[in-house]
Amino acid sequence: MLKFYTAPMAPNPRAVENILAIKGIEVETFSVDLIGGENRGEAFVDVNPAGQLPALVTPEGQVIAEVAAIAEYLEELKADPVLVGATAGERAHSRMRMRQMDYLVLSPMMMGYRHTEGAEFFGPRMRIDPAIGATMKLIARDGLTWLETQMQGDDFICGKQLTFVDCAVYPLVLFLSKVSQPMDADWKNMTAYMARCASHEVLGAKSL
Ligand SMILES: N[C@@H](CCC(=O)N[C@@H](CS)C(=O)NCC(=O)O)C(=O)O
Repeated sequence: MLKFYTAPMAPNPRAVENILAIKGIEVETFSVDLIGGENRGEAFVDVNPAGQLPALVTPEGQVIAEVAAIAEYLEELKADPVLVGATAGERAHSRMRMRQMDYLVLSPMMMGYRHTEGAEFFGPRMRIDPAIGATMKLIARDGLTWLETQMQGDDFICGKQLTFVDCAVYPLVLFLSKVSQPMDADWKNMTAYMARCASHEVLGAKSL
């Protein structure tokens, strides 16, 4: 059976929980104390040398970290329901969007948080530079403003269908908008998108 390392109330692990629930894949779950730093301790770093969650361990013992890589692996294990794409074109589109989300929105938003409001928590875990935080927030804002234009007429980030990109983006943006960078009320498409995800039976099932 797959082993799934996760933490309650953490947005990246939640992305994988969303995918597992939608696909109906059973895993053996291990809860790691992220607040207490267990993920940075020797025992967990032996599992995932990156010291972060989520991590999936295959029955063959291979460790897969990174939400996007885990999503692709799970899609190959169980294609139905499709979350990456049913055709080469759809798969290319969702992978393109995930990559854009990572570097235009999620990474700058996360850095914006970690170098400001989150500095005390992340200080012992990674290099912190207070000057970076404010700039990262501006870059994240630019990314979200761009995403707002891309969402015009669409229900989800890749179009009319929910994909793994939504499973990943929604919990991150929800969490970071609560603790650090509130959504702009003028972003009508994004506001509607967040409400749509909140009312989704899986994505909106648990709070963050
Ligand atoms: N790019 C990684 C991000 C993983 C990540 O940042 N995980 C957070 C939890 S939401 C974490 O482990 N934070 C605690 C830490 O870095 O010590 C992914 O896609 O999995």
